[in-house]
Amino acid sequence: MKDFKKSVVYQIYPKSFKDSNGDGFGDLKGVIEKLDYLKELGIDYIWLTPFYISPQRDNGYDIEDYYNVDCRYGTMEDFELLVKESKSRNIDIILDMVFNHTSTGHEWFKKALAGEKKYKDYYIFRKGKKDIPITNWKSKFGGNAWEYVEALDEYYLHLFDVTQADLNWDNKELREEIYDVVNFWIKKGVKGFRLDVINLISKPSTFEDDNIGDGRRFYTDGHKIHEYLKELNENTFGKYDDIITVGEMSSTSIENCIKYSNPYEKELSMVFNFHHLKVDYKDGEKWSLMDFDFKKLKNIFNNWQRGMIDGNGWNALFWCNHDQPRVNSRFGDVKKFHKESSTMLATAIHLMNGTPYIYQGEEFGMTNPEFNTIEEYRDVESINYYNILKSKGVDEENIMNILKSKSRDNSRTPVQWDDSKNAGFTTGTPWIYAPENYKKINAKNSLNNKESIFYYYKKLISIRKVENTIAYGDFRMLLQNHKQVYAYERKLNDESIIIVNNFYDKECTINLKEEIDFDGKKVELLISNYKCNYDKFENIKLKPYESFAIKLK
Ligand code: TEU
Repeated sequence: MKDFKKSVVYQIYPKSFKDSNGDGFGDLKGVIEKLDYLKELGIDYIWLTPFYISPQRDNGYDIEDYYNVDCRYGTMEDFELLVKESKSRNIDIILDMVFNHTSTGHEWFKKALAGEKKYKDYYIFRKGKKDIPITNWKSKFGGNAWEYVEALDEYYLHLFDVTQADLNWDNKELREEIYDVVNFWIKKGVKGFRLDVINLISKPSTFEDDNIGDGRRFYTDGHKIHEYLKELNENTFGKYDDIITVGEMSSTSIENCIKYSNPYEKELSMVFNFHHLKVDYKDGEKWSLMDFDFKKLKNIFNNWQRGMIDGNGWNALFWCNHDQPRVNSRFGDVKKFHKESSTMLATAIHLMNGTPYIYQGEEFGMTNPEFNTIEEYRDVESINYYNILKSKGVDEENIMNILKSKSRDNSRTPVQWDDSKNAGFTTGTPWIYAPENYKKINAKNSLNNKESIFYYYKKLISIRKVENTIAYGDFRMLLQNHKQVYAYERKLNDESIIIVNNFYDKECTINLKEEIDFDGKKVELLISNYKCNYDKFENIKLKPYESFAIKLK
């Protein structure tokens, strides 16, 4: 059986991964084509984002039918083949389950709109007056979170897009429908679930205006969330000891995350939180521009590492996913130090306590595309915010700069397989364009060069498998006040591993001797992104984005 503490998960956004039939849209057969590539990388699990039947308003996070494969992605036979072919390479499949909401095209919602009482109670409908929404809560994609339905003279709640109606978890029948969905996919042989915004499912019993925020404090980590997760666990994946789960936790707290992921609570295996990815939000606002706050980043990592270890919880470690801009474009320098900054960021995240996640293309350094016109964007959130910023009078150039740095489409461009047309993603017209840099930055080039980012990731993955200290060791932040360096020690019994990362394009000096006792210890270099001896521990000069890990015994 796999140990998730020693495992690495690879995230696939199938729409942008590999198109096998030339329709411009990635598909499951495309994923099968690339399994040998993933085996070479050494990952243990693939997390597949939603491929169920969906109008694709939010690229599959708006589900119309949980039990079938959308024809754009392929067929159920393709899915079954994918499970089988992955298994034969010792890779397991994690499915993405969206249970906070369904598409308004789901038959439950259609029946609700037709006035069927049973299905109306699957969602959150409230009587209200036209033009006076039930509360002032904001949808995460912009605008008010309540939508008025003329025919019923009622509103329904949608925390995301207007076509994503929130489900009512207080309804037992609805919860049972959800257990059926999970059990259906377990029978297909999947070995894990990623639960979309799962900490938002428990809504308050009465709805009131939020006079100090956007409403999230009323439904985030809601009052029945732990009860619902325990029940879900007991009725589905909790019956198997080889299924892992990861909850996507929006605006959450360490205290709740410990509960979600402490094995004694019988809820989930691990959690994603996003606090470390808000360090470049000016006053907490995503749609603004700001350099990242390094001090804050260090503090967040330190607090979460310590908090989760002390509380016996378990973190998912990640920089990138399909909602986040590429991390090398964000916290690195892809123009001057593409390889150095991409590998430094990889080291910094992978060797902490938790299970690392790699997002497609990250393993060979894909970057943000730098789209110049709104026509190149596809994401519903980006387009909504483009309009919102326009209506606030922000000028076009400014808006485009904000989107270039913040849009979710930054990570959704086609995987750059080689230097052929459309980056080898499709023989047709891609649904979203690849940036020009695919001619240089692509998987083929990376595979052909043993010194590439790809092989660096491969090595990081193998270190976690070999070094118990990385998988199970304690965490201590080093050089706490250093303005450029994020360094930490992992420790297990008498062994310690020191990880050092220069987050800037300038050289700097560090002194490890002040914090680590090197006397009489054997030093072994595990990985580094510059050629260096690392044989002295005082006044170490670090080059731009230099990063290394050494083992002391
Ligand atoms: O995302 C949840 C979520 O709130 C964000 O990551 C969101 O995209 C960001 O905060 C906006 O600034 C999940 C999925 O990962 C995302 O793709 C879906 O759109 C969303 O849920 C709704 O299902």
